[in-house]
Amino acid sequence: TPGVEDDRTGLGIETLKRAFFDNLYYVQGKLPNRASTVDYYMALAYTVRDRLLQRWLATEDILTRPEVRIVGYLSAEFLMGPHLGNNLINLDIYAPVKQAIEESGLNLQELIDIEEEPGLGNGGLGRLAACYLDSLASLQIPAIGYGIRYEFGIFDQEIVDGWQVEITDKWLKYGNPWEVARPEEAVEIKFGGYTQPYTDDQGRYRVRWVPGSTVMGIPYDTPITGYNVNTVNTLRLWKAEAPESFDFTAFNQGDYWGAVNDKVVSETISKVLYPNDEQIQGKQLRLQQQFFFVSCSLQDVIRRQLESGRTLDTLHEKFSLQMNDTHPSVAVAELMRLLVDEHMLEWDHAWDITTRTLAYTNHTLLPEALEKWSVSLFGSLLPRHLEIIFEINSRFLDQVRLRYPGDEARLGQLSLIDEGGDRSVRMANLACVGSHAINGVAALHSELLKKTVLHDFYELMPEKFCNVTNGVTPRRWLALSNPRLTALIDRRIGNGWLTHLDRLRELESAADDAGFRHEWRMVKRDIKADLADHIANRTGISVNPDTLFDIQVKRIHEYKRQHLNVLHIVTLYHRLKQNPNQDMAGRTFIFGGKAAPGYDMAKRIIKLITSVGDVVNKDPDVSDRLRVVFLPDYNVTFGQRVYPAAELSEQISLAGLEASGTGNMKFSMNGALTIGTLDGANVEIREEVGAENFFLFGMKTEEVTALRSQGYNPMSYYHSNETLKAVIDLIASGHFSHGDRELFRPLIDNLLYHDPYMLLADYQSYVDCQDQVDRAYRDSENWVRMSILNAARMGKFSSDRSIQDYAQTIWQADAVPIEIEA
Ligand code: 26V
Repeated sequence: TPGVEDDRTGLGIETLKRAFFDNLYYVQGKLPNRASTVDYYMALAYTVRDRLLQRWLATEDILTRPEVRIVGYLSAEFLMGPHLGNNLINLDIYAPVKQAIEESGLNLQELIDIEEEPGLGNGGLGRLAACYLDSLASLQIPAIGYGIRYEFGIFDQEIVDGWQVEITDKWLKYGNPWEVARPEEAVEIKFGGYTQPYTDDQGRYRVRWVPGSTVMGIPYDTPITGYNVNTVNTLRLWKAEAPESFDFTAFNQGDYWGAVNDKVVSETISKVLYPNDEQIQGKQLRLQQQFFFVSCSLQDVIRRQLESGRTLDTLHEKFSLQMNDTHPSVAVAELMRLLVDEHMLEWDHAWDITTRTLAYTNHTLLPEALEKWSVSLFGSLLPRHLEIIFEINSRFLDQVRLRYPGDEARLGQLSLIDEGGDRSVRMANLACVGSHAINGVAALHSELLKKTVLHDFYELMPEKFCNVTNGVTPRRWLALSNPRLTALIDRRIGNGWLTHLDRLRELESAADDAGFRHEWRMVKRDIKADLADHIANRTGISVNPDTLFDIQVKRIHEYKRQHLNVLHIVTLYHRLKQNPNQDMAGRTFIFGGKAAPGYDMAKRIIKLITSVGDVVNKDPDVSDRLRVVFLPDYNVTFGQRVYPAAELSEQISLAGLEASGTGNMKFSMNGALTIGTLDGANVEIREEVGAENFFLFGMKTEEVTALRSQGYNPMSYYHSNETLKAVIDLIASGHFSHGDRELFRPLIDNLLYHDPYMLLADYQSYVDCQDQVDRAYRDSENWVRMSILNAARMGKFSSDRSIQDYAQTIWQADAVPIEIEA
């Protein structure tokens, strides 16, 4: 009927209100007088989901066309963050929905804030995957994210007596309105057993895998909206289930508990995300998780290939599969098994298809983070895959021998098998050999990969190597999280910049406009006041929004050097105690981040931060100028509050160790200035914003290497630097631990006797640089100028640019606009 809007798709205010209460009644089963905030949130989520379904189905439909190329992003982690607000932005329905909710007597922000975020990732790597899905959809590139539907995501963090305590993350407790189960597309996954050679009817030698057990992979699909386009891609996460609810033979034989136990064991596979930054090598369940989601996803890809009317010979023409780190690298062996054993292709042909389909992104140079699986564990779980890996290796090493006759040392480095001690499978080597492209995540990182961990692979096949510098989505990290700054930018340069972030350059001239600077400053000031309220509510600590907000949020790790930040805080404290009239801008130091549950040193760093905070915040001599806050449970939701409020972004890792960093980009986009080392993407950020708008300190990568090889002696810095000595002695004396000299001894001894991340070598340079920051902040007009220039020059770090790089250099994927009937 003309003039009457459909309740499932209409965007008029009255229609939205009707649809909202309709969903409250028919989906949540509640009348308004009995509805909780969660009920209202669910009703709104369904109202929004209804409004994207047509586009979602239209996008799914074009995937079946044989000529449409699809990117599959294989990742053990997707750190999506809350969906509701993001979908309102991407569907461009924020304003009408806000009005409809307000006219219903409710508060939109409160409903957005109640969403349990799906924390299915640890940190940078998982959040990068989420930003990339947003950009793929926004660029209208057909794509599927493949991963695991963990029942428990990254743990929630509480701080008790200054220490981290881990709480299980029950993100599904109220149900998940954003996912749709597709049990009809379930697949079977096999484990264990043994292999058997046989001769097929053409007389060819073949191998059959006789598995020991089976689990089912059930896909759960989440729509991924693009910004202001019809494309709605899919995030397909696999849940593990038992093939049948009861094993009837066991049941009949009376082994009821055994039968139920089998079910429990199967479902364990997708139960919980491993918190990384901790040794997970040798954990059988972790390898099961990796194989589980890889095999589910590859079977799904093959089904789609065949259903589109193609044969497997052209799999690489329809699909490009990106491996996010080595976690999915067993895909090399599994794709070979599917093609050779199940679909009867010749080895060489299958190998050609496999290597042309797969590509590999490396995310770390830390040697302890490179995945290895013992040959015996691997063989007991995946006997056929181990044989395939041996076969790949033997053919590969034959080629290496031809290139480098007699070079046994090189052969040992390149081998997929580490023969030293307990033999193990090197997953990075498998990924390199099985991919047509290998990339690092920032320019420096990609260079270091070629020089260090993957040096021999680079010499052998330089054409495979490339760089794709990371990026973040400005939709979530600016439009959604910082609506006030977004509105200010819109007023100045119009819209369109959210999808063409280079256009932020048009703000450069505004940096010289005193009126604009004033508005910029007022926006920042308001957001800082909001964060101050939040801090007071969550921690009871009052902070002054007129002090410099100096923020470090990221996973807690020694290489990221949160404790170097603490050494600076204690330095300022020590100075103020010596000279209470010291002239300095007031500072609020804000920390957030989780430590891996088994990483004692990281947990002690949290305790150090909270302990220094307890003393400093209560000391009337200093507390008007110094505050130290540790905000518990740093996650995507909290990130959205914190980046917009920051003035100084701490990116202080030891040079050469942070592959890229992505928080650094979120801060700078929101107008924070960076204090940082020449590490990861900091190098490129500094190039973009200009050296004069960046606070650089510390050794460069080459200096780190040189110092290490000449023999690093941290104690010499301690003895030759009076302030450093005083600061370390103050911590060691128990000043921040009620006289307890043991509490921080492991940290202090580590610094004095080993200092693997060279804090003491960089200490003086860091403190000097912080003093420069202090002077710069007190020239407030110029600070605001630099802040505007930082934001204006961040165009390169939109994940749209990263995805365009991947699409052109690795995937050869194009935009496919989706048509829908009005
Ligand atoms: C894993 C482990 C496991 C064993 C113990 C130490 C350790 C340390 C780090 C890691 C993380 C490996 C992969 C990772 O998350 N890399 C991060 O990827 C981000 C996205 O590319 C990038 O911005 C970060 O710099 C990088 O650390």
